Amino acid sequence: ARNAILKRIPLDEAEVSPLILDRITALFGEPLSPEQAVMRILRDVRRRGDAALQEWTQRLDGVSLTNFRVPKEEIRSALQTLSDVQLNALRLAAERIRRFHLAQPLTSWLTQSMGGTLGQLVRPIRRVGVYVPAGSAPLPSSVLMSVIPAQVAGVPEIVVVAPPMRSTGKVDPVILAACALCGVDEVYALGGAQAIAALAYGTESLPAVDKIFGPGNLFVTLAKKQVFGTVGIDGLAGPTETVVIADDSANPEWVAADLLAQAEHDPLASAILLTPSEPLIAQVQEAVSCQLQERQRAEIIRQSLEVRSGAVLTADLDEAVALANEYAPEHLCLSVTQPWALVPEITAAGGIFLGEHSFEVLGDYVAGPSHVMPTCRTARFASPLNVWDFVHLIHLVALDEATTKKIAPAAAIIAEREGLDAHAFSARLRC
Ligand code: HSO
Ligand code: ZN
Repeated sequence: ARNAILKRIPLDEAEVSPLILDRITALFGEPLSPEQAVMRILRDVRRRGDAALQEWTQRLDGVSLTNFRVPKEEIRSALQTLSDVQLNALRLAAERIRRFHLAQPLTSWLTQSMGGTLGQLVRPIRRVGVYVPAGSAPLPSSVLMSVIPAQVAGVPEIVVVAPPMRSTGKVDPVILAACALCGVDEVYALGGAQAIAALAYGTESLPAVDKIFGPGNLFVTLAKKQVFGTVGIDGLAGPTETVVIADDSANPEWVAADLLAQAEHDPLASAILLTPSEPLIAQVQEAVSCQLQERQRAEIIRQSLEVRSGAVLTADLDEAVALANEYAPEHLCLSVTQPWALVPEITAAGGIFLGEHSFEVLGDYVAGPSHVMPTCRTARFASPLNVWDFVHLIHLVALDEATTKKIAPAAAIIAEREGLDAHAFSARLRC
């Protein structure tokens, strides 16, 4: 059981259902891999701009649009679709997210300690695109979680793209309301690989961006992978993951609720319990079956519990931590009496949630850190979305003459060893 849980189904295998492949064949008139299908869409948008966008939006989203830009008035008036309590909740979330990201230092520095001046400049990326998926539920929280760190980093141009709804041909008003709340006024009704193509290459109506953020379906993810290099990307997001490490002290009802919460995102989401307590496993399992009956998205939860979730009985908490490190989950929740004692041992996780009062749903909405976190084991090397993702560095070299004279001979010697004679000449001139 342990190995089955810890061994992930590779995403590209898991997600490419025969249904998707059939759809691709129908669209392109020949069997193509999803990668090839995405490449065709990207190439078409790159060549034909808006005309290609219109065609793909028609074919894939079933919506006929001639103008993708959402009017500013429509964005502003979407706020009226929120009740006062909803608006206040989003405001509280926005305020905490902003404060958290303001605490992340973005420091330029200069040093005079190496002869003359050396240093680094932090520069916000000029123009970024945030993809907001429509998926099985529109997530206004995801707008806040990407846009606010970008604003705190000082990005001057923030573009949001979101797929048009089949029913109305418009972006979901709740997404627009979140944009309005953050002060974003450049929004386009575009989804899928064609949206990523437009952001990366630019079209007549959508000027290209420098970096693309946000999760999406398989096609969006493959498109981001393919445009990387032309533009930056934040990472490649997979379905959400939660590992809960718990001991006897954990409240089984709460553990079960936290697992079910993340399982409801996606049939491929994973919700895993690691515990040395056999009784707790039994209690959590019972609570899960009980709560499941009440949940609206029970079908999705059931699937995700079957495919990529489960409970593992570990020898002790140390072993639970070792397994979690191996798994490198997006979220790691510590429902144990001494959560801080485990922290020094944790090497890979998007976010750590300490104690039962710091449950993950708070992290999804209102705690402060961005809920965009590394998935699919990328937490071994990647970080949660943060202000540094929205800036880049420029290094400064301003040496004085004495230092130049001292170090130029070494440059010349290395250049000669590299057989780069013009480099050596340039250096020797200054020696
Ligand atoms: N748990 C998701 C984020 C989210 N949850 C948005 C609810 N809305 C991925 O971290
Ligand atoms: Zn969530």
